[in-house]
Amino acid sequence: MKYNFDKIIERRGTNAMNTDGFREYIFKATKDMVFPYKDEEFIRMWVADMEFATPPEVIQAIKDRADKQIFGYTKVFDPNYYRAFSNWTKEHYNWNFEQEHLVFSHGIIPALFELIEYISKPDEKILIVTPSYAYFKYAAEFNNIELVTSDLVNKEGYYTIDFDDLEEKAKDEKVTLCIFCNPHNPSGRVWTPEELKKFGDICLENNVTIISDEIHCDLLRNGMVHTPLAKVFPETDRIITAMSASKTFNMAGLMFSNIIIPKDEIRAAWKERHYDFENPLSIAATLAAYEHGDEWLKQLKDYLDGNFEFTKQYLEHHLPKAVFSIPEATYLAWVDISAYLPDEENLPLYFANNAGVLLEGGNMFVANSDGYIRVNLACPRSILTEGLKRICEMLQKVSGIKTDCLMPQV
Ligand code: LCS
Repeated sequence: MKYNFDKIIERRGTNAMNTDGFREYIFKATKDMVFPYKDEEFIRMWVADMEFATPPEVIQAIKDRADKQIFGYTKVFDPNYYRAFSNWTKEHYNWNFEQEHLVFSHGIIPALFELIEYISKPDEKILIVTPSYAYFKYAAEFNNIELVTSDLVNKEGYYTIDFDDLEEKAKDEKVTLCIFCNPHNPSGRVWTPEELKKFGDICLENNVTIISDEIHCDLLRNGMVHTPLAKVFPETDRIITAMSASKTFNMAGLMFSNIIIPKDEIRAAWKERHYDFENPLSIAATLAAYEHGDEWLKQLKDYLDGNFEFTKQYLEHHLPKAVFSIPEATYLAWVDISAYLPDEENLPLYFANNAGVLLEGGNMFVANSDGYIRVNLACPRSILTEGLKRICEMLQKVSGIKTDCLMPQV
């Protein structure tokens, strides 16, 4: 079966954050906030979900479960779930974990908010690397725990960990937890086994527990391989792994994720206090994704690789001063456009007002992100083309350049 990623799907009228939530999420504003563009005129390349239909196999599983007619209190009792998910981790990352370590959460972010409470004491600190997905910071703030950041090193858009800085920060005995993004949002880095080993050694030698958020681990460029952090440290019980099908198969709204907690005390706290009923449709969908989603994912990755190649050529041709390299993972392009807009502080607002493009960027990513925009490329090529054209026309206008902003024939 050939899946159609070119198809434009109407999302308005579905309570989608993507279409209706941008004022609140990006601009912290109410629905009264006015733009020179109507809502339906925006090209939406912001929140990290996709403009592609969830695989038909998943939708069918939801329909089949709906046909069973009753949606009473539900948990994962079916042994097929563990079988399917552990088969997935075995096949895709050559890694396995014990069934008894697996618990579930209504999303990875809710799990972070909760786990911090079970791991960190009030006067302790949490370490993250920056730039970072902002919810890592919010999770610390929610728990009133101090955040410590270690800036990644950025060489021409390729990010690496500053191990000396990380070690210095991990040595602070108040730092007891690190929330780590593997692969990394927003840079798109797939950390190598060597980097993971060095990173993990520093944390573990300094008694820092790690939550490895691996939500982007299936969305790799072809040829890349994901290494779960816990795979590099089979002897430790101090690495919690968070994975889900939600990003991979575009079902974040179903709010179901896997949290693997090897340490007995933390898992016991979770089991005692976590409200652990699940949405029956989400279980059915996630099981189907792991059992039948492989071919769809393969085709999705090919399509995304194409979108990245297209974007790279477009930027090289029309905006050569933009710093961009194709990320190793995620469907998010992280682009330094400071050569064109050196003084603009609120980049998302600037692009919304002047280009009619909704994107994220700048200080939405905690620190070490000035001058960067994050553009979500998980959309049909036709939408991507229009989005890039608008970005190009706007940036050329502010810097007094003029080309036609049409895609060169490639
Ligand atoms: N962790 C990371 C690293 C993410 O990028 C996201 C979503 C989540 C967790 C959310 O997990 P959930 O609670 O849905 O299971 N990232 C988004 C982003 O970068 N923009 O919009 C959402």
